[in-house]
Amino acid sequence: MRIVLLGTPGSGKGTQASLLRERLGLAHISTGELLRDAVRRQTELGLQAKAYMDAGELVPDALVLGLLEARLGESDVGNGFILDGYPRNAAQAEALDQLLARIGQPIDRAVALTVNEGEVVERLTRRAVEEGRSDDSEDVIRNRMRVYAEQTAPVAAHFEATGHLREVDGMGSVDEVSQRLLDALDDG
Ligand code: B4P
Repeated sequence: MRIVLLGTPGSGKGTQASLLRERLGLAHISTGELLRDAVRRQTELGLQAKAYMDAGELVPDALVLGLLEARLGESDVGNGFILDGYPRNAAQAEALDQLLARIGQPIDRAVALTVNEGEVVERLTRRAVEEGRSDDSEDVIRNRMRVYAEQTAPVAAHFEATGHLREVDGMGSVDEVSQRLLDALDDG
């Protein structure tokens, strides 16, 4: 199964994607993680991406697409994958369709996790304390939410038009959300 997970920063995409990876044996592909890894390793791409990430802006499309394409070529992707954090704007949605058509692995389902803004700010502020991620400060969180509303929210319409979209309530405990997500994936 090939799944796209959509949702605001802090909606639980990364959390739920890693549970799905364990339960369904799918590869978890997080563009945020791929970028953070490039930053940690101080690759050329990581050095270019860092300033965008620290400001809560999207990293340029061409950089992220190159990373994604390389990741989709790895051996664990054959059983299917969960795409977490991509696509994040209309151009990325187009690029994804073209890339997956070219490699013969089209999307089966897109799931949008819905969470209210107060809960998002609370979760990310808690993570800032626990993990110290450089983009979890209050003003950067606010910018990430703005970028999401302007550029990423419209992407759901793309998957609605293709008939792939399901909405899942992302409020509640991690286990509750996980069960709803599994139900939505089962629901043909
Ligand atoms: P991401 O890594 O995708 O960061 P995110 O949107 O915050 O999601 P994440 O997966 O980390 O958090 P989650 O909601 O699971 O992106 C980071 C940056 O990378 C972007 O701002 C951008 O600069 C760049 N980037 C990434 N992809 C890109 C692309 N395609 N194009 C351009 N740029 C790109 O969890 C948040 C917190 O909530 C966690 O601490 C978790 O423990 C907690 N949580 C989860 N579920 C919960 C629940 N049910 N109850 C309570 N807490 C919960």
